[in-house]
Amino acid sequence: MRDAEPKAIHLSDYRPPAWLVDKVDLDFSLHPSQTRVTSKLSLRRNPAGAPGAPVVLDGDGLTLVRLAIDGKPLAGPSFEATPDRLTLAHPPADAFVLEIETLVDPTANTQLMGLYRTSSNYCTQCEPEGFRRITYYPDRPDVLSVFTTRVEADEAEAPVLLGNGNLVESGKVDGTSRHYAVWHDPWPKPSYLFALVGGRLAKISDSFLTRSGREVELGIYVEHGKEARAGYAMDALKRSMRWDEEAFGREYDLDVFNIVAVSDFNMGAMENKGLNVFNDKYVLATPETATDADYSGIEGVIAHEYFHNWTGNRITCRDWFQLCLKEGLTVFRDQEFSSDERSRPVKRIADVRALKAAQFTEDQGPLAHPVRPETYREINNFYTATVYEKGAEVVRMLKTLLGEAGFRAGMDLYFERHDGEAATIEDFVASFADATGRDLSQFALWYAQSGTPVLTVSGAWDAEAGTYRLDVAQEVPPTPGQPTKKPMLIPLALGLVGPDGRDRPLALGNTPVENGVVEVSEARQSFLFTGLDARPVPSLNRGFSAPVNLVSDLTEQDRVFLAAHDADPFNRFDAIQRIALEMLKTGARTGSLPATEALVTAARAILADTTLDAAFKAQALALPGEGEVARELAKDVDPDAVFAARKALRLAVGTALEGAFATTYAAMAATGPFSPDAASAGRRALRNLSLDFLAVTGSAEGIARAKAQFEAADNMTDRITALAVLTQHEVPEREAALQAFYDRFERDALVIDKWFTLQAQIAAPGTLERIKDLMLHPAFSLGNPNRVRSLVGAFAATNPTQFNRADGAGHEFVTDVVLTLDGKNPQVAARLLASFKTFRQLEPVRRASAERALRKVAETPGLSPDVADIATRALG
Ligand code: 0A1
Ligand code: ZN
Repeated sequence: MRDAEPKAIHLSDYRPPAWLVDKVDLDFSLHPSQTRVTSKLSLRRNPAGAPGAPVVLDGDGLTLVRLAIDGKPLAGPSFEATPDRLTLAHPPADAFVLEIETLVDPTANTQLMGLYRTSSNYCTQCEPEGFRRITYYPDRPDVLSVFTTRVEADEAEAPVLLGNGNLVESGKVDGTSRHYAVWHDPWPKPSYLFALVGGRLAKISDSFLTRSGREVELGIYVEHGKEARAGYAMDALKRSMRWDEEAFGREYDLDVFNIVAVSDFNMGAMENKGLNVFNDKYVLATPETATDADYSGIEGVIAHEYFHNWTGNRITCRDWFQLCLKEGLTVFRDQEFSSDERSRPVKRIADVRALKAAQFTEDQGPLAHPVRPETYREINNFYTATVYEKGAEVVRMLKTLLGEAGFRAGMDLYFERHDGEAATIEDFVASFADATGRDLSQFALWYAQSGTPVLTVSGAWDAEAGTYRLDVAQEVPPTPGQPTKKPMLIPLALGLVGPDGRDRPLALGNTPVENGVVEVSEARQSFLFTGLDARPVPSLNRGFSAPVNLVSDLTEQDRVFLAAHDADPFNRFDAIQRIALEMLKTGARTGSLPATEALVTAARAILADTTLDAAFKAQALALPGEGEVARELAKDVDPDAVFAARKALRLAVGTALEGAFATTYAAMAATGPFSPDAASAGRRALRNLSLDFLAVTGSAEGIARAKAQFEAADNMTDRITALAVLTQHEVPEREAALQAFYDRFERDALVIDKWFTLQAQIAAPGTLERIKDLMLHPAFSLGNPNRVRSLVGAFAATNPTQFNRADGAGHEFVTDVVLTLDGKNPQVAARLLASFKTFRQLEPVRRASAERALRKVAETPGLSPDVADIATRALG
């Protein structure tokens, strides 16, 4: 266990490392409970470090066996070793080889950080600070070293032995049942990118020829029997490799690229150099077991980890405050890849939906922090939507401001200047400023100021002058540690839509507006658009050009108009969503829905529009979620009222458009064999949306249709959506279908996760008891992060009425699980606890119950730093 009350670490305290590691030779002798790790560090005093500094190496729960310097054993007072630190107060020279032997127990490692076991295989997770659980090391990202790794194991237990880089040697260990492999990674890297895998694994192989002619051997390793499920991931990998060459000029740099799928993993996947380790959820897919969302998740995560090879690995982070340097940029890159592979507008809509659900919510609550935080107690708690998703938005805005060519020039300069280095956000921003000559100092506030800016916009039409004036005010709300803010540089893409539905040319005075983007840089600003023949309707923040909350004076009628005519597909989507959202807010506040004709009219027009693709229609017609309504209400939220309003609106739309949905349901039926491509997925999405609206009344016909689809489905998307429809209704078909689903997939853990999630999401008072029972189900395990997330995590994050039950039982249950889990896996426990981040927006009774539950956690002795940090900040 680490220090229970870790100190705050501040960006301003950064100092260069006192010692560097020129190379490191590692030797692992794998054993289930006593793995021997020998590490030879070629240490050299850093001329830029503090003069005369001792050697201080990080550890975390380590058992030291032996130490030697330049081959000579070291004893007694010349060093000090605790489980968490190794200190040589008087290093013998300015350069020497330190040999360290430690013993680690991978089977006892339930935190899944460092070396651990999963399905009896060995694997590692070192980002951010897991390497120190393997051996003593300067475990910080600005110490880059060349790693050579020898892995030895019993051949029957671990026939496959993998490491970073290229395989240089392998063989049997004479006279024993053991064998070994030696891997060498020529690219200097920080310890967090180290990885090793050993076990009984099956391999699917392929190859890729880079544009300069390097033949790369590709391997995906999975549990035996699952080989046939890795084909889509392999295809996504090859497409990613090609795309990075074409879109960013980045080529792969080793002879081997391996991916290993494991079933116990704290996060999605990890970009270890040449040896990515994946949560198997993001590798394995067949039409029968994976939904369209799973397929696109796999494509996105495979791309993300691959793209890290340049943004993260070749150029890494100087310190963990710079996490967004690799994460925000790499999310931007994977989003762009998926946009090019699929439908760009639909991808943008899905990304913005996810951004608002996760990041806007985070920004609005007690866990808000800047894209680049300036202080932390537990870095594991900063792998957040803000660092990742808002980080990507900041890169996207940079591209909007600089244009395609300017952005590419900045990226090229960044790669040229910093390849092989550990860089900072300042380095990144300077590359764009220098490549384009633009002053980006105000723009850089996006990295430093937390909170979602509110942009308030109103328009004034002057018929005589033919001008339209937009008055814009911006304000960034106060957030923890940041009571006041400066105005930001906000790229606002917009259009002025004439009465005929066409965009008018944009000109400020006599100057045409380039790319339709104006730059908002002051607290208050006006833009006078000239040369207009009629009063326009403004289409604001097109493509969601800036991650802001927009408050405008558009009327419901303007929105119906935009939903039907806006040339920007994102804003057509946004217009109809905004119409629905306003109705839902009123419904939740007052207990009765306002007139719903405007939404019905807009929805009918969208359904009937033959120029729109199915995926877009499905997104536009999916009503805003309960979470989004709650976030918009912002205070005194009663989740039951939100649920009731949403149900009433679903009923209103479903009833009014029953005929259109029935036609759509029939028209969107599959015409051929299953394919996971975007167009086919879009048809399924629209068909399943129709299924849901058609069953909203709970009519016998609607339920029968869902049941029939559930039984006849030839793919998981159709089957699980039908099951989801059935579970929302208290009908006998529900339990029968749940049982049938379980019987069909009981041996498939990833599918059983979906079964857990659907039950955790039932918005009815029996759900909590159901979940408690399911925790005793043989398929459930607190030790497996996917199981915990699919049942308890899904409950806390996506079942607002039951999690926030007025009697407090939901809050109490989740915090009890957090406390039990904390002893096993603090990272997963802390993430689960973070679902309380919105508790202050609840009405007083529920707010008090959440606060009580959080206090109980905060006051529990012996908490992990991870959970203690979330509890303290959430209450803060
Ligand atoms: N760098 C990974 C995220 C990651 C972070 C921590 C982990 O350990 C628990 C694992 C993965 C990514 O962005 O994909
Ligand atoms: Zn990443």
